[in-house]
Amino acid sequence: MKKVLTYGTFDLLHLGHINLLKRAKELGSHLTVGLSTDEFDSLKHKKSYYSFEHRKVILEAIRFVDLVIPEKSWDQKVNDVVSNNIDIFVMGDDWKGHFDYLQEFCEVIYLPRTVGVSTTKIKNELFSGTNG
Ligand code: C2G
Repeated sequence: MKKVLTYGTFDLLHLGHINLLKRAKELGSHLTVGLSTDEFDSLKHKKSYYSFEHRKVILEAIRFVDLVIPEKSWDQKVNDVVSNNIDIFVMGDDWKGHFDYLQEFCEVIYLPRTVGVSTTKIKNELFSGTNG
């Protein structure tokens, strides 16, 4: 049973998030998602529309997702990989190279991002009254 791990904010859930979660789950049989807390979001200079609790309920409803844990700091990944017996760490390729240090503990895979969709784009288009 290959265990997969990924992280993110997953605000205003969209096709790019679903594609990532779907492909991550296809790499194994159990997918854990480290969901950024509201406090950690601010460290990433992000302000989610939905609270951590709200985003957690949404993620837990996705059939590809088996477990959601809080992502509180940049430094928790090694411990999360080891303590959850993770075999494969997955992130979108906008993060390519950033987490190669985890290769000492598990396989690291960067998957192509879904082009043309992002939470920022959604917010900007809703704010300006345009949509793609
Ligand atoms: N993603 C994607 N395609 C998009 C948008 C996002 O594949 N069009 C992927 C991202 O690459 C990431 C995941 O979906 O792997 C979640 O995206 P975000 O919620 O934006 O996560 P991010 O802020 O990048 O957080 O410690 C890692 C960070 O918490 C990652």
